Amino acid sequence: MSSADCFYVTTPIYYVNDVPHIGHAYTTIACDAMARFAKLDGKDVRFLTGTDEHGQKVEKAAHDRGIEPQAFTDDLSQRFRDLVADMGIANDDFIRTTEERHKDGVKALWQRLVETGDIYLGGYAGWYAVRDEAFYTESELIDGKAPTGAPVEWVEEPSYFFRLSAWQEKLLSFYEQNPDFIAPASRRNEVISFVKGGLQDLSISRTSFSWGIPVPDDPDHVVYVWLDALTNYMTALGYPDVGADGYKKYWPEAVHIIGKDILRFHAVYWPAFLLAAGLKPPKRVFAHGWWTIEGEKMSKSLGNALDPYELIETYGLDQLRYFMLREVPFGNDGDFSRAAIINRINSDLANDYGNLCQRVLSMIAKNCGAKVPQPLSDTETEDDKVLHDSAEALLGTVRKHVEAQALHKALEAVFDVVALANRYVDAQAPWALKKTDPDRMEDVLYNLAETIRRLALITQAFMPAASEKILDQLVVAAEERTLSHYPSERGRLEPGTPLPKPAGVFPRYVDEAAA
Ligand code: ME8
Repeated sequence: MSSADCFYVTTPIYYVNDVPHIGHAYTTIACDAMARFAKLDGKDVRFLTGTDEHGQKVEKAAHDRGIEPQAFTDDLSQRFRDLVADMGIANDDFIRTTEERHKDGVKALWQRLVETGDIYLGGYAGWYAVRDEAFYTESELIDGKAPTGAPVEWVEEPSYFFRLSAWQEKLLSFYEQNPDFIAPASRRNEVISFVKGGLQDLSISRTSFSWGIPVPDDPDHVVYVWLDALTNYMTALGYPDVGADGYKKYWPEAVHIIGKDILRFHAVYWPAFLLAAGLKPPKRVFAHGWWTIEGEKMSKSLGNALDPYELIETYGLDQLRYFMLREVPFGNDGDFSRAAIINRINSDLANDYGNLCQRVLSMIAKNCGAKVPQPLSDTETEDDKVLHDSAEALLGTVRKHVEAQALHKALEAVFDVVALANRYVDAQAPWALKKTDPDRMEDVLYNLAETIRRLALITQAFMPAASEKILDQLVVAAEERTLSHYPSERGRLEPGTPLPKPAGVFPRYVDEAAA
């Protein structure tokens, strides 16, 4: 397979200073939907997630709890790994920055940047926000705090620097030559204007604590946690062995999905490090928006950080995935409210998609001898054609949107076809045809079953468990569930196949308290 048939998608590696919350789960779920879709679509996919374990913030969190950083990170990294497994995430790898394979790669990149003359020793005197693990200039501070609201402290220490200032023009021309490197477009403009504003050399080592990767040949310094962390995307593919199979295949197709909070690190520093080292930057950095919770910023001090386990327990995993990917245009900020998720569950999933499956499968069970209907008449009505053509076109539309990370648009397109199919049921009224024209009833129910098959093939990427149940109810063979079986000529249901007793897939959510 050439690398063009490959897809490499990554989540940020999460800090292990605390347990995972819904913000982390969101990025991971979005990447999972993209990875699953690409796999179903026949691509050779690598999906990476993991944990960012070095630096002052994690060291401080460990010490605050009276635990050694290694033991602390072992425990918290495992919590992230468990969440990934418990959410059924289809990642291919999970990297920890405390692993040897990673440390070796970071040291190699450092050495390479020394060789190219992009690193020099100096001294840093300025502001640092431990919470952001970021340096700030005096002029960036707002009311004595970082622009993110994080507290800052004054730091003065010997430090190695990366000659970022030398990369301003080269970065700008890189953005120009690669117009899709930063997405969405609003973020790209933001980054370009930041870079045009001028770049200062970047401090890339620290001496005032020790929890990090020692700088090669100068172990009094540890590598700045962001240089360490960003390198994970390559070390997981075998870097520094640039001849490694994984590196050669996947690196050119790398798409980093991140939150907008860490855009500057990914869209400015990271490509600068790579260009300086003579390596290719990733194909794209996509920054999604920020979730608030019931209108408020999610924060530890407010105690409103939502636990993904509680949400899955209350609403269901597929329901949570659907809500997060559909409710907010991917890239925009959004608000997580209980009322909004319940509304999506009851209207889109229970009333629309669920009800379509339920009523069609029940009518088939009752009126077609519990077998895939037998289409008999050879005429295709105008309504049949509209339904067929819309379903036929859907895959291309969804693919286009998923490849542009517009997951919400992909789901909107799916639900347009769900709505069309529901209108078709109402207009054809197969229950009435039973007496007047039973052959036509079989046609209508066949067309609907076939439409549901196709919808479920696509929704596997977004709602894997529910879609599997739908496909099971249509007795679609396991090996016929990839998107190569989407076209009716290849995957169509076999008339006469006995079907199991239908069972609902998307129950209504009844709020006990409200009821
Ligand atoms: O930044 N809304 O790790 P982190 C949406 N270790 N997404 C959210 C969110 C919210 N309210 N809160 C968190 C780091 N996220 C670094 C990354 S990568 C080389 C190093 C998600 O644990 C979002 O993806 O602070 C955000 O970018 C990420 O969690 C930050 O995770």
